[in-house]
Amino acid sequence: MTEKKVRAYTNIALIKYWGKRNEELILPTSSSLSLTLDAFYTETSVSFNADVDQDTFYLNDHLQDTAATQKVSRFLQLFREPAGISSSALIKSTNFVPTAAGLASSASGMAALAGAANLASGLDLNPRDLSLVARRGSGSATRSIYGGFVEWQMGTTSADSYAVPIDDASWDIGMVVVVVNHHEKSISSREGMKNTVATSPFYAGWLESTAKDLIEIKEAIRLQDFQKLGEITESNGMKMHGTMLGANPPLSYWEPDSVVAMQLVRQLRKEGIPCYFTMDAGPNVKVLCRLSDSAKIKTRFAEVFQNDQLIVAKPGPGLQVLTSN
Ligand code: 2P0
Repeated sequence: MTEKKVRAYTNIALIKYWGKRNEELILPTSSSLSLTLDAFYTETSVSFNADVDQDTFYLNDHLQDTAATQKVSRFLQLFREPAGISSSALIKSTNFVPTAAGLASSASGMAALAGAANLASGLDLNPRDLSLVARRGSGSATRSIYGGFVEWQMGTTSADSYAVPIDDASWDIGMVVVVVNHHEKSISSREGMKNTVATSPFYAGWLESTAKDLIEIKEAIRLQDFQKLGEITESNGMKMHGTMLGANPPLSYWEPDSVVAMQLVRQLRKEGIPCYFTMDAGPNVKVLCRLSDSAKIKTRFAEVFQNDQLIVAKPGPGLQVLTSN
């Protein structure tokens, strides 16, 4: 039987999403901008015609428990309802992340699920509408519909909060991912951002500042100004983490080795290699660099970290439909 799978690549935000104005619809408090990466992706197939009497979800060949399956089921309703489908679904998903990377993200997972459900339901949504629906699964998934630099526009309602492609990033852009720790984080992004919005006195400043950063980074991308791109990326990420530190209880995802990695990035810059770091809701450090410098940067990091903690990524593409027999 021919099975159609959809592959979605993960993305790393350069201008961060950290807060919702509507929890249920996953409407963000600010717009964000990311780089899709080729090194980490998820492949998913959905079948509404399978011989299953309830939704059945396999992740990496393992049957998933009720909680994980319900999350997927709820999301699939966003396709079943408009398509008039009442049957149960068989969902098979595989995360492709280098061993021990610990970067299996909800971005590629939910984007691949959205793409596969779009095919299986026959809804045939265009990429913009698909990004809008992917958003309901996970905010960062909104951006994984497209490749390169992507903006998730916060919008004014649920109907206009979707992603738009900005630039394919094919101008010597790369990222070195430094895996500091691959264990699951103890405080989820969902919980962490909610608490930050509710309690951090810095939050108003974050919103004001990130809106400005977004305008400036888009200009830097337009001009292909790498230094500016990197400076804004590093600054925006640090501001997000500063906002979290102001939450009650304070929230910090950093580990000692995260700081070691950041210091090395600063050192490399001093030596004339342009590179800039960003961090998300975990201790891993992502180093934005020239793709042509990535091997050199990896070699320097390998003096401090193990080789399997270092992954070089290129800009990745948008959703891909794969056909296999
Ligand atoms: C981002 N992060 O822009 C930010 C920066 C983490 C730090 O989006 O609640 O899994 O499913 O919308 O998308 C991670 O949060 O959260 C995230 P939900 P999500 O990439």
